[in-house]
Amino acid sequence: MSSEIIKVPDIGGSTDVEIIEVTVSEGDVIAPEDTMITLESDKASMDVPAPKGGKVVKVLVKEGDTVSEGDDILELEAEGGGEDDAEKDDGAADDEKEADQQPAKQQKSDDAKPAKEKASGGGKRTVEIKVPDIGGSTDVEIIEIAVAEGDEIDAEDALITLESDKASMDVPSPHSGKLVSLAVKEGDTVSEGDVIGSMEIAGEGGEDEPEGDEASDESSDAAPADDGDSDSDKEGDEAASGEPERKEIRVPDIGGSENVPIIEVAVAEGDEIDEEDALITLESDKASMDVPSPFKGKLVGLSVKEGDTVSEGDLIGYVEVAGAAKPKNAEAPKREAAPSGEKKSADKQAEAKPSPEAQMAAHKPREGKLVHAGPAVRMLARELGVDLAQVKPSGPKDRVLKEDVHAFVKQAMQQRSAAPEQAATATGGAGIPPIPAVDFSQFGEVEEQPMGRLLKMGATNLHRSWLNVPHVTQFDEADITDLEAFRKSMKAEAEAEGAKLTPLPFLVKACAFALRKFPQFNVSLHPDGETLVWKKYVHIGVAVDTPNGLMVPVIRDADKKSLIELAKESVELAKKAQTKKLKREEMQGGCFTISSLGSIGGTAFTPIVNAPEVAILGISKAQMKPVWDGSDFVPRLMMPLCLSYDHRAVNGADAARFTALLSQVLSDVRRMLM
Ligand code: CAO
Repeated sequence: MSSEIIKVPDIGGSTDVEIIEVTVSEGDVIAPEDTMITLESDKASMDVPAPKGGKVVKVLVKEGDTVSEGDDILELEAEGGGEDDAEKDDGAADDEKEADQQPAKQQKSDDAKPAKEKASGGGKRTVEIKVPDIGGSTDVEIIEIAVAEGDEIDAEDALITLESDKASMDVPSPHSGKLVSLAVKEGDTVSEGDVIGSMEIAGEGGEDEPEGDEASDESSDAAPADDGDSDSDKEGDEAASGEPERKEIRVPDIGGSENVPIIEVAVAEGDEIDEEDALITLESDKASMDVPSPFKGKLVGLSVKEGDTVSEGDLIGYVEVAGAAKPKNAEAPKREAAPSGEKKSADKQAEAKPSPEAQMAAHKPREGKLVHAGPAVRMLARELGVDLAQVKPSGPKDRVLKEDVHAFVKQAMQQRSAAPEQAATATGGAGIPPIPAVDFSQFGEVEEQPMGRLLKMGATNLHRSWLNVPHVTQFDEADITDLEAFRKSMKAEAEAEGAKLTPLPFLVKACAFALRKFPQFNVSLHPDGETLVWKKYVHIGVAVDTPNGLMVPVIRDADKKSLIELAKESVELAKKAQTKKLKREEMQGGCFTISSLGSIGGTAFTPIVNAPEVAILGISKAQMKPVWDGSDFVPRLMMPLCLSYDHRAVNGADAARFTALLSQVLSDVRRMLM
């Protein structure tokens, strides 16, 4: 078995592209198509697959290296490798080898460079830099200028960044040299051929260089994907005189990927489409790109659908073109698909290259925010429904890695499982951002204790209600001076019957009475949001503070029970709650809740409605206050009433009536007999 050197295949003419990941190690046994390295430039990202299987003898690159087509990646002991496969280090063998590895699609990138850069000559000369072929877009905004007058610039350095509604792209410098003038500024709009500035570059033949050469160089610089102005003009003339023509549209050079799924078809038969309009979007684990139309015209046939898989040269459909104009990159794929190692002329090669806009489409930010991520990461994100713009990148240059996508999903799942109810309600259109996690230990000593089941349940219920119910709280006061006198007078008698007569049973009785008078408080909203469920019974819940959390036992048919019965039952249920003896059914069926903090203190609070009930009464501590009786201030024991209600079911005027009635009946309990 012999080893061979695996080289960087055709990478669409890009040079010095950074290796952002090396996915193989020495000793690994890899299969054909396994990813060896991932490349990412500011223009594109791609996985480089192994052209054949075998054992990795040596990895010749590392993360951070930059490579171009033909550079060594690794030494591979190929499966069943023989003499024929062996790599020789001379150029001809290299070419042959690359032809083996990939269908030869393009020339070496060097050939694509402007001719004058390759030539060396004495002296300096100044050349104009123009906006190259930008896929037919016109008046495209310059969103960034990356250079300044006087800068020494390398060929391919970004000069300006353009952004249209279809894509964003950097315009690279066609030469190395000094920028002597800059003719544009941020915010300007430009079209193909517009002057960006001028550069002083190393001359080729000094001042003797013929004008014609200069002009043709300029045109090839300015329009690398075009056949040249004169050709275009000719074609234009033909178009003007020609009959409508049916043109095939085929999948262009997609970097050697095969059977790539179509994830979107952006057009339909009969559509009028412009040249460069996206027809389909392809996405594999190695690349993602929009395939633009090479023609302007009417789509008269569509041969693919979402989910189909395609390779270079496959038929996408037919466009009826008004005239016989030759497209900029039409039919190149068919020619390019031919597996031959022959060199192609510069214009053919330019045709094969996807237009800059098409290249950029693969990497354009979907949500208006630039996200750096490799194609495999993009595909993973799409499969998991993750918006990459929301993922925190941890890779170099803020690149999103697969681990980041996984971490994002994990965090989302943890949040959901930690509080499924909250998550469900919080996402009910609210889109509430989570409270950020804080490491409190950085501020002092802390101890973490898991919340008990009851606390967690309470938290879930309160959160759900808080988010779902539009709350309003109505405040009022009840003069309970007489009630207190009566209660105290009855206390011993009640105790004899085994009841502790606190204000609570009076409150339950008063609320039951008010619910009968105002049945609109004794309802629940049906989940359909359109129906009210009117309850014919009056079951009242009482919030009980227990060491484990809040519980709400329910007194059934409170309207039918005596004060003594209510006193007994409330004490009994409170005890059960505090000793964890409450049964599930003793906490169900409530129509209305009373939350009394009267024995503790406070002047008012805003209780949270115990949904699906629609109202809750909060009670604060009664206090002796001076009350004007019409002629004098008299000391009266005033009890604060705080009625929170669901404003979807209850209107404010009714709430005020409800608390006013409570105030009346608590001031004079005889009213409840009326
Ligand atoms: N104003 C003044 N005094 C009050 C009062 C008020 N509004 N309410 C109760 N008191 C007095 C009682 O009269 C009693 O005094 P006496 O012994 O002299 O009669 C004393 O406070 C203690 O009452 P209690 O707490 O034993 O009984 P209760 O019927 O008032 O309350 C219960 C029972 C279960 C409601 C209460 O123990 C409790 O758990 N309250 C907390 C509820 C809670 O946490 N709510 C918040 C929920 S979140 O919205």
